[in-house]
Amino acid sequence: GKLEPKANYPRCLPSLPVIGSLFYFIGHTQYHLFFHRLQQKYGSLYSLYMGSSYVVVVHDYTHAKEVLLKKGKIFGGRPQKVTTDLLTRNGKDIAFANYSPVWKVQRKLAHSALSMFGKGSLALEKIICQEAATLCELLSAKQDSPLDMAPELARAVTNVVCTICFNSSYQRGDPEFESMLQYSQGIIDTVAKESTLDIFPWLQFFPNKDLALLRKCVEARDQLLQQKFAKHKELFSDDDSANCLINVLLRAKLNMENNNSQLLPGQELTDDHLLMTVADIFGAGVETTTTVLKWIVLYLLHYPEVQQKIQEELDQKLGFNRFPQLDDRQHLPYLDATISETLRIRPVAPLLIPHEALADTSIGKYDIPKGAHVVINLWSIHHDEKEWDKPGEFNPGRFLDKDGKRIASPSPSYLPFGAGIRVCLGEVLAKMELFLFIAWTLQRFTLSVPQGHTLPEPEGKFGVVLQVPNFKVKATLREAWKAKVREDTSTTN
Ligand code: HEM
Ligand code: PLO
Repeated sequence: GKLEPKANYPRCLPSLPVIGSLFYFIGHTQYHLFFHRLQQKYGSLYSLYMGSSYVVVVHDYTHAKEVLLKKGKIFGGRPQKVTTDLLTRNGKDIAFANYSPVWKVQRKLAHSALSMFGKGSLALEKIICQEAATLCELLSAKQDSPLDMAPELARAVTNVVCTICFNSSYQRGDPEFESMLQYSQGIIDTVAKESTLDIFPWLQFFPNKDLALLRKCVEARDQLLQQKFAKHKELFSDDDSANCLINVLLRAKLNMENNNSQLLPGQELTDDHLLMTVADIFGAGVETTTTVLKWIVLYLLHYPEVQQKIQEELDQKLGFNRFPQLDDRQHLPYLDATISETLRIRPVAPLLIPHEALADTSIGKYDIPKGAHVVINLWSIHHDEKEWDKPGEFNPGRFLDKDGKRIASPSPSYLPFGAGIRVCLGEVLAKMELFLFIAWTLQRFTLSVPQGHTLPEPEGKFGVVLQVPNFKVKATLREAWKAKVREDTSTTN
């Protein structure tokens, strides 16, 4: 949009025609940290130009909540980008799609499919526990030798999401399963990296290695999802209850076609929309949860005393006679606090997903023009020294009161899942998975740095998710667990 000369816009970084403030970014890849530091000079709300796009960056929770909650609908747009357009067939998904009537329908359908498996869903709990058991078996087999847990965590989480999307899961070693993990990684590696493309969209017409890889991975993904849709369509029957996301979507499309839905011509729910909805839930479901699990393991290696405290709590509240289940979560506040603290110190989406102002509006005392991109720096909100005591320190205790009981939220400056009309759809699911996978693992194993290896660096790499470095762990069966197994075998003999 064009700026009005008389309006009171947020302070702007120096900028040149065509490239905008780009020269500022040279040599920077950790955008969340770079923006965080710029606050010293420009304050907690400033603006800049990415090429010709006007971008406002928000660093404090008061303004963030004004954008996400109070004016959520006005700021509910998403800027269109070269890479995400490629990923989503020009914004036919949920996360990267602009605000529209179809988008609302898609969100509602995905939400209803997810809540079918939501809190108190025994079916989902059973699936997650089954995957946790497989994970523990794999750790057992590799015991005491250095192991990269990341692919195993990804496989476990992928199978949970497969059950939600397709009502089926994979055996370890299935080539289709492995190719899924591969193309997902390819997309993660390239989708946010091409930020120069989003500034200079015409660059996409030149040969570009990353963009080529992204295209290839997206094609592989879409082909696989297309097959899944075809199979479900074939088997789809009227009395079939909508027992997975694909069937929920197929049923909804049929109903809308039969009932002449309220959606106007040109705004229908097309096959592309269905496919992209599944692609989104699949991608979000796998990459976020896997990333957080990796962050938790990394922090357990850095803070063995935290790991020990979780295990003491597990031993006291659960013991060894049964496996962890969802009902135990309320009795394990220290584990719950550890998960919350990990989401604070290493937010999965440190800049959320960019929002766009759909009309002329304001943030605080500043005017914001229609079309402005709004970036919420969640990293800054979670590291605000006015709100958090020693924000750089990993301390699950800050989420507990004097008696060790869980505090709902120690500060309003905490938004790991965002808020408002664009709030995350997967919070309940993600929290179930994080809790169960960690509880199962730590009931049985102690994780440590293998001999000859060093502690993994905790900085993280900015991208579409905040990426965890590769590292290996040693998973040692706990003495108490071994004693329990010995006891079991002696009583059964
Ligand atoms: C959006 C966080 C797991 C599905 C988001 C956003 C955040 C977030 C910060 C962006 C909000 C915004 O732009 O204002 C997380 C975290 C997770 C997690 C921290 C794990 C701990 C999941 C899972 C799913 C999911 C498991 C699906 C099964 C989505 C979708 C959106 C979204 C579809 C886009 C919503 C929209 O644009 O309307 N998430 N997420 N997320 N998340 Fe999650
Ligand atoms: C992950 C790679 C997949 O192949 C495609 C995909 C879809 C949805 C994206 C997800 C990726 C990354 C994490 C995102 C999610 C939507 C919401 C979530 C951006 C790119 C977060 C953390 O905001």
